[in-house]
Parts: sequence; structure tokens; C-alpha cells
Amino acid sequence: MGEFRGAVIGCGFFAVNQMHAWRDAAGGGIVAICDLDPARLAAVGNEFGIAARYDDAAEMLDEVKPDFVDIATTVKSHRPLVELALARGIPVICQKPFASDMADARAMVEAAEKAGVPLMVHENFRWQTPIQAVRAVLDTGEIGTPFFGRVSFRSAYDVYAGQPYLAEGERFIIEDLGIHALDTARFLFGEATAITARTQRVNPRIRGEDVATMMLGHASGMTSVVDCSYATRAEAELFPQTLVDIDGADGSLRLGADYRLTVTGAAGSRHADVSPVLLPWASRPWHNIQESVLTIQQHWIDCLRENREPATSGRDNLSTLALVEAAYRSAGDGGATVDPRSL
Ligand code: NAD
Ligand code: 89Y
Repeated sequence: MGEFRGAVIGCGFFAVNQMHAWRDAAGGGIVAICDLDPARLAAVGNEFGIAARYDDAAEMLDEVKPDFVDIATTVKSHRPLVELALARGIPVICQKPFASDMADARAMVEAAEKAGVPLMVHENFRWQTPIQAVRAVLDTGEIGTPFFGRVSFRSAYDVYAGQPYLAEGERFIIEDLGIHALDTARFLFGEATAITARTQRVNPRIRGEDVATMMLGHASGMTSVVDCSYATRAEAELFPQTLVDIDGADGSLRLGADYRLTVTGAAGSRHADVSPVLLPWASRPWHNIQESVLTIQQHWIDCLRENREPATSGRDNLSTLALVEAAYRSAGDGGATVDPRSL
């Protein structure tokens, strides 16, 4: 268990991964869980041997007094639950999307800063082993100054089976999945100062957009394309792989299918397998995401112990959310260029 006692709010589809990862994290673990749905509460409680079970988050926080709370509910409940924890001075992790508008996101960040309480968004894609490998190559300077980048996620995987709410919202792919790709673009290429976007709905059985194509201008001067689709039936189904292309002044980098990394420089090309580890509790094809859940949760514990701001703090996530909001504005305005910093 270790020194930090955590409590989880929301025992649904994705929380099971978080519960597994908390068992593996060094220095922290889960002592209490909460869900409004008794069946989900019982299933997770039984699977992970947690006796302290609540259907009321405030009651759980007041009785258990955890060292941190991990909110794994969908977006509508994020602000009230984050504020519940902050009001009690309890450090809080909140799942993505952090908020459905900038006002809610800013209010949570300001409340956390005012209270002096750590707040991290569970933005885990940048923590994936292959994405970290790409970043490590960029940091060596081997390909020179990047001038073009692409972050691409294209699939026809049936995400609606496990997460039926994804088919029901007015917004879908940018808010759910594009948010990770946009965060990855920020992580690899730096902040963006402009975005233009187009969205499409290909699947007639869902309400929101399932295809988005976005072009970003970055403060560094480089250009990137972030594209995502849940309507792409390809010979090889790559879910949930993010592919990355980067062209630099001295070379290029390709993160291709099946986690193959190719780096080309003056001396030619080299190849590496940057596959994620298949953790004992993980299952393909989700193992890439599942490994990153453990990595981000371990990062949270390390930051708590060392009194550091997490890489994906609430404040950091405001820039990712601004890109999401700017992309929807641009798409709604015929692809107009929007400066995310103005939102
Ligand atoms: P879900 O609907 O399966 O589970 C949410 C659970 O929260 C439900 O069991 C619900 O009863 C419970 N809940 C809601 N409000 C509550 C409250 N006030 N108190 C206690 N319990 C409450 O949803 P999910 O698919 O597990 O997704 C949860 C979040 O995780 C979403 O925001 C989703 O975008 C995110 N997610 C993230 C990743 C990732 O890789 N980071 C992957 C999948 C889902
Ligand atoms: O909800 C999404 C996420 O965050 O990662 C993949 C996903 O589960 C479906 O798009």
C-alpha cells in the first residue's frame, strides 16, 4: 500500500484499469471506493478486496479522510466532485476530459491554487512508452529543429460497446480522443498559437463527429496535423495506437504501426521496437493505454511525495482543453483559424 491512501470515485468501465494500476503503484493504493451504481460498486469492491464502499462521495471523504482522491467519472460530475475534494484540502486526480467548457476548468484550477492543493488531470496518452520514446529522440536534437509534425489516430474499433455514452453526446471524437492527440502534439511540439479544424460524422448511428482533421501552428514556428477517426476500416486495425511523423532540419522520425520507430539522420536510418509492456493484468489491444495508466499514477505518487507539480496538472491541461474548444469553434465556423490562447 505505501504511505498515500487513496479513494476512487466512479467504478465504471475505465476505473478497473486504474484500480489494477493502483495495486502496482509504489507508495500508494486505494482504501475506499464510491459509486452511485450498487452493482458497479460491488463488482469493483469484490474484485479488488475493498471493504470501504460508499454511494456518497462527501460521506466517503469525511469518514475515510484519504490522502488523495481519484475521480474516474464522466465529465458532467467532474467539477462538483473536484470541488468536494478541494474544499476538504484533499489532493485530486480527475479523468479527462477535465471539463466540458473553459469556465469550469478554470474555476477548478483556481480553486486548487487558492487552496494550495495538488490537482492532476489523468491525461495519460503522453505517458505511453512509444510517445515517450519519440520525445526522447527529439530531446537528443538528432533530427534537428522540427518543422512539421503529425499525430494520427485512425481506427474502426467499436468503442461504443464499452463506452455507450460516446455515441450519445453532441461532441464526440475531439472531446474524447482528439483531446489526447492534441495533448500529445503539445507535449512533442510545444504550445500552439493557431488551429483550424474540420469535422465529419461518418457513422449515422452516433450523434457527434467521428472524424476530425486539425492543423496547428506552434509558437516555435512548426506546423502540425492532428487527425483522428473512428470511421477508418483498414486492413490492419491499429486501435489504440497513435502514429507520429516528424520532419526536422537534419532528419525525420516515424512512429509507425505496431510501435516501430524509425529515425533517419545524416548517417542513415535506425529502427527500434518501442512496444509497451504487457502488464500481467492488461489485455491486448488496450495494453498500451493500460501501461500508461500505471505510469501516470506512479508519477502522481512521486509528485505528492516530492511536492512537485504533475506534468499534466490542472493548469497544464487548460492549454489542451483550449485546443479542444478552439477546434470545435473552428469546425463550427467553416475552418476559420482560432487562437486557443484567446479562449
Ligand atoms: P462509466 O460511465 O463506465 O463509469 C463512470 C462511473 O461513475 C459510473 O459507474 C457511474 O455510476 C459513476 N458515477 C457518476 N457520477 C458519480 C458520482 N457523483 N459519485 C459516484 N459515482 C459516480 O465511464 P468510463 O467509461 O469509465 O469513463 C470515465 C471517464 O474516464 C470518462 O471521463 C472517460 O472519458 C475517461 N476515460 C479515459 C480513458 C483514458 O485513457 N484516459 C479511457 C477511457 C475512458
Ligand atoms: O475514452 C477514450 C480514451 O480516453 O481513450 C480511448 C477511449 O477509451 C475511446 O476513445
